[in-house]
Amino acid sequence: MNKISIIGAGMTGATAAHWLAEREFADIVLVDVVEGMPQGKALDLLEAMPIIGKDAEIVGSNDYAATQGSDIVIITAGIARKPGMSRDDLLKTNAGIVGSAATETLKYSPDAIFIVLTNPLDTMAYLTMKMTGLPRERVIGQAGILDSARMRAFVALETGVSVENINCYVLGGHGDEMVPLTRQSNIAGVPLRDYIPAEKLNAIVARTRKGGGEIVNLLKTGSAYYAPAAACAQMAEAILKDKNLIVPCAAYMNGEYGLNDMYFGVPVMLGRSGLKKIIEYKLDEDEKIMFDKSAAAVKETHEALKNVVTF
Ligand code: TXD
Repeated sequence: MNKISIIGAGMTGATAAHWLAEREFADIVLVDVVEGMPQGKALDLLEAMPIIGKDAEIVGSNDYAATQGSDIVIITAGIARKPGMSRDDLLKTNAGIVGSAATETLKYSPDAIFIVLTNPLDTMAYLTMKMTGLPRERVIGQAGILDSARMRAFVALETGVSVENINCYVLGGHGDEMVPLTRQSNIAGVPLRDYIPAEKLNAIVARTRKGGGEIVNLLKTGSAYYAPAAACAQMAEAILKDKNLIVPCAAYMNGEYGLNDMYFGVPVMLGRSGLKKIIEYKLDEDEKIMFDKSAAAVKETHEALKNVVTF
């Protein structure tokens, strides 16, 4: 059985464990700093397995030694911004948490592929790669599957067509400047722009950009976790089954799309070795402008990181 360790057993981490265990993709280890909590959630989930007839082993721990020999490490550990906390303070705190989660797990799982979720996502993925010294193939950030799924869900609501027929591609940084590509998005091969009137499509794009905030506003405390965790599980499946699945993920840019030394959301082929390939779309002028704007926002956070961490 494959083994997946999830660092941070909060809402996203525990829900990712749920999606993964339900599909019997791997044995799972949940690690958190809070004593008893990862053990309790793991035991509860383990006790659900006989009911759904799945044989995944699930354990919780406060000790990284439990992660030994993982095929995949998913990092969701971090704190949310508290009142009065500056963005730089949050960046510094989460960089400390993610940096140690990455280096500690690497000690026990030298061959693992890392999937990063903690926000600010692109920058935490960048930090994980720099701190571990791993090649970009083995450190991938999750954002684009979620952002694209939100757009697909909104298109399905608007048209009544099955989500399975709806293909949307949201690239760029994981923030308000994300880049929903309406030209490439389609319903069963019919361009979205031909299917949905412009003003409705614009509204869908706007709602997608603010998708995370919409849920935060409704929940009042905490942020989305079902869809982010499902996105994580899809990435893990693609890797473990060597599917060569092309999905939008945050990847380290080495000249692709004219970008260098940064993480950015682009279509990535995922397989057993992690990132196998980055697919480059031919962008038109308008798309290029959106890409550059989004890249500038991500770069800014990368630069802020360099002021609070040395690697
Ligand atoms: O698409 C995406 N990338 C995202 C990102 C979608 C959803 C959530 N996204 C981000 O993931 C979110 O902005 C946060 O930065 C993380 C985790 O979100 P979640 O909603 O799961 O937060 P929780 O419930 O607060 O869980 C975080 C857990 C919590 O249990 C802490 O005790 C734990 O992280 N934590 C740690 N675990 C291990 N080690 C250390 N040092 C540690 N510090 C805190």
